[in-house]
Amino acid sequence: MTDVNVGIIMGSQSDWPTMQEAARLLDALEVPYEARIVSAHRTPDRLWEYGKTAVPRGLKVIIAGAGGAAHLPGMMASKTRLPVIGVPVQTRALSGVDSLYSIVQMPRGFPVATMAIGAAGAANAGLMAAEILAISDPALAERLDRWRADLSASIPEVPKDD
Ligand code: RP5
Repeated sequence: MTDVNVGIIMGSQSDWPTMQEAARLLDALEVPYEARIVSAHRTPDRLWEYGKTAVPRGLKVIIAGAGGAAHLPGMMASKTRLPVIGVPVQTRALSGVDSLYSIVQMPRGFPVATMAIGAAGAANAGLMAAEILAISDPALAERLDRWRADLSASIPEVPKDD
């Protein structure tokens, strides 16, 4: 068993700049995580092993980001009963709509909580993971409430001229 409750997985090194947004949020909320490259197509055995050992290793939530034919989140959801949060990585050819469609249309029985395309989606995936863990972690719930209040307070009420 490990103290790490969140696994951030991604299909490629090239996904990390996007997925780092999830990591940054978890850092800010003091939620321990691990980050791994696990490709549905290039390392299918690694995917299977990760999914099979996720529960016994003590993970509670998996954030999975991929682009293009983005099968990683769905395949991970088929391999573990842990909640899987999917992040469609923005692609050059189709702007990430391909990633979004690959992740969001799961068949009944195997849900993936699909976020928005790109960096905002990855950041929200980090927040969503923290929200799930905060259900049973009052100290984290407090940090999350503070984070949300700080964000609200940082938004000016009156727009500035250019
Ligand atoms: C997907 O293919 C990855 O998730 C990545 O978004 C995309 C491109 O991968 P690279 O060719 O940059 O390694 O599997």
